[in-house]
Amino acid sequence: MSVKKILEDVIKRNPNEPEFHQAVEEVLESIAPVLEKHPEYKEAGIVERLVEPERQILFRVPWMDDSGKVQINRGFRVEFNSAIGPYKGGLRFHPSVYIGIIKFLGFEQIFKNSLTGLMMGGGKGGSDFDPKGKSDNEVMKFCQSFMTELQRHIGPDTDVPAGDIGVGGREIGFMFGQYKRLRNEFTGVLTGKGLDWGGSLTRTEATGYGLIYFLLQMLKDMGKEIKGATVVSSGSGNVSIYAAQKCQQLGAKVVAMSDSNGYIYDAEGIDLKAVKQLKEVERKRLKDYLKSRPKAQYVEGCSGIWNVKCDIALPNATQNEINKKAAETLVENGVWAVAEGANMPSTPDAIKVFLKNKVAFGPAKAANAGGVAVSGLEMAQNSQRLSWLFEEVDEYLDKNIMQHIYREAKKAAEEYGQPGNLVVGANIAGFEKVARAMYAQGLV
Ligand code: NDP
Ligand code: 2IT
Repeated sequence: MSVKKILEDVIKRNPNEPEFHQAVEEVLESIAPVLEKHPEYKEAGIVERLVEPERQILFRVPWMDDSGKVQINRGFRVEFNSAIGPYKGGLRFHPSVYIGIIKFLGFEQIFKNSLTGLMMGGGKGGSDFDPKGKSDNEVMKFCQSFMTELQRHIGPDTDVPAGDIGVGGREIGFMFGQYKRLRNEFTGVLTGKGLDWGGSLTRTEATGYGLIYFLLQMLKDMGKEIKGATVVSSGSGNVSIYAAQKCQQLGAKVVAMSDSNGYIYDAEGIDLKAVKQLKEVERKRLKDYLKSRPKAQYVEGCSGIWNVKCDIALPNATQNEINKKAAETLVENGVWAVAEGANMPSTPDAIKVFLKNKVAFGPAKAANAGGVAVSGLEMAQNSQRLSWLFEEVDEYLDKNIMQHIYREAKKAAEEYGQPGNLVVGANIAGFEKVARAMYAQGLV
């Protein structure tokens, strides 16, 4: 079947899932030349199988809120592809979650995990539960109910969930406790665990730090330096905070960050200690940043952040946060590089604007793979019953993971006649390994 026909079928078979269609379309466009080179993949229906999840689990999550009222949410886990390892990928708790979001994220995860070079298949899960404004007790009740069902489907050699939007250390703790209680086993079934109970050093920092290690490779090839650069990092969650931290360590100035309500602009450079206190400890809105930094500005509406002039833009919040117009504004304001910490944060026409204008562009599945890569290292440490040092993991993340991914994506782009196009390069490099594994394993 032609790539075009496969995409038409995907759209027909998965109606009303625009994010999933978008993710599939980008990958299929990139890998079309690989299929021309490998007619055996066409014969074996590799792509037709790749776009259909191996298993999709949908379940009811009943829990009781603090006022004694029964609440019902929907739980999801999509086990997309296990050709190169157990299903691996985060859980997202956000009211916008539905099956189309989980499928787009699970599909992306297949190629991202492949790029890390580690043995991890692709999966993703989550719920339409909104942790915002809930008490710790309510979050615990929800997590316990969610895990009561999910535990039947996962395991350290089967499917290993982790965090994503709305799921951090607190949620992983509650879910791990419930898993252990129900299964009576202490295993590395989740990653992003606390450091006292099997978590890996650097996992908290990994996505953000990894993003900047990847960006450094992009800048090196352009002959630019991060030192002295002005950076905008959207979001103010796990990815954005640690990306901004690494930028500051390397001498860049981060001037703007956001949450879903609005963005802050601090011309003197964002005070990350204040952001961490607000977001990680007090779980408050970014608007309150002005209380400790009265000279900064707060602007209502998160999309305005892309009007802030910068050299480097890091979309670190959510999907489709940079549209064509935002991309054009960034280009007009002289942006040199865009590296995606969030999953699919740029729309297809925004990516076109960047590539056309020779802005260095680091696509999500390559640039943000550091988080899941250190999750893979957490799994390795759990299997060994050992913990590695912070410096060991951090160096492995930089040299063995992010620099390796950059080289592989760059090489694949050159091999297929599109030098510098890391979108195509990352898709092809991620696909090739999974395709070889699926082919070798027969029709399953
Ligand atoms: P967090 O929940 O820690 O933070 C998310 C941030 O993005 C918050 O500031 C949040 O604002 C903002 N945000 C969420 N949804 C929206 C929205 N619809 N519009 C505007 N802003 C929004 O999540 P992470 O930092 O972990 O995740 C951020 C992105 O990075 C996601 O795309 C995720 O898939 C991706 N990612 C995460 C990895 C990880 O290891 N955590 C690994 C690789 C990618 P508010 O507080 O107002 O909701
Ligand atoms: O999108 C992602 O790669 C993540 N949310 C991290 C997944 C993981 O298993 O650590």
